Amino acid sequence: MASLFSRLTKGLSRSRDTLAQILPTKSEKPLSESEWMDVEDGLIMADCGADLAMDLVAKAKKERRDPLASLKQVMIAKVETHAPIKHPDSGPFVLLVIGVNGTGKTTTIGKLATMFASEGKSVLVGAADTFRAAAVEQLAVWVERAGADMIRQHDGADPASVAFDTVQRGISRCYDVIIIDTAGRVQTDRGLMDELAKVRRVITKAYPHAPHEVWQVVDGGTGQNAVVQVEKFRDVAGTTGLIVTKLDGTAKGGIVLQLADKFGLPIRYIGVGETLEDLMPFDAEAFVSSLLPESNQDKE
Ligand SMILES: Nc1nc2c(ncn2[C@@H]2O[C@H](COP(=O)(O)OP(=O)(O)OP(=O)(O)O)[C@@H](O)[C@H]2O)c(=O)[nH]1
Ligand SMILES: [Mg+2]
Repeated sequence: MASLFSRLTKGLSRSRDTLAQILPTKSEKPLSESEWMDVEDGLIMADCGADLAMDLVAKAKKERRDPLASLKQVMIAKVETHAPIKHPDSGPFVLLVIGVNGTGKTTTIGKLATMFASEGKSVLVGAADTFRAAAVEQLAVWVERAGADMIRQHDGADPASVAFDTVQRGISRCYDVIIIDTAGRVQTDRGLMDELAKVRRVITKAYPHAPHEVWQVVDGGTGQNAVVQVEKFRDVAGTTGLIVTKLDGTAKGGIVLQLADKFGLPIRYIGVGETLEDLMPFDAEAFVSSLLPESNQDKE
């Protein structure tokens, strides 16, 4: 875990350095109006978006603590997750994974399968991205490494049929966890949305109350575009949570706060690398601490 955390802090170092130049880490003195404006700019540069940056600064200003500690507190409040993950009373937990192509869905499913398997759970994965033949092969490699099982059909098969099949078999063979991978791209945007809605419908047909969770995978490096993506998928697929990937790279991090704030969706996990171990449960305090410069209080 320590090394995962250091990948995150390294990934977010650009934003942290920008903010460190603006925020006094030693002073307990209130900031001037123009200094707060600089903080706001720093937050915008860190991908928080103008509205949220303004809101954070307005709230932090009201606190009577030192500026950095105040900002940290209001940022944590924005991303803290209160909703527990929904689990079935009995039978397998069904998770549908969605998102634009290339965001990291398949890789993240490999990571999640590895995590569940390490907890002693049996995992069945459905290869419902039948749009690209290579997608199924890539998933098969991850699933095998994770020690999980996979349901697949022929290339170009109906994704909804694969999902239905997977859930039915998952129930009859008493798996603990069922994860459905989906395509990020079909011929048209509309086609993708119709396909996802259908996949969702047939899962519920095979197993009432499922999917228990629908997690959208978002690439942390895409900036504002991530907001558009979540908005687009939300109603069609009934998104219940988010996974933000590639936070080990050039992502600025603020997008995580923006998504949580804008959509009120819990951030469940974050991706910090390309291997099966590079997944962290989202921890609001740890995340915000990586985004902000270290304060004197932290060092004590
Ligand atoms: N650095 C880094 N790379 C990641 C992370 N997650 C995924 N990737 C990389 O992102 C690329 C795309 O990942 P996929 O899992 O294939 O993405 P996908 O969403 O399944 O894409 P489609 O199947 O095309 O829709 C791969 O090269 C992954 O190795 C992460 O957390 N960090
Ligand atoms: Mg994929």
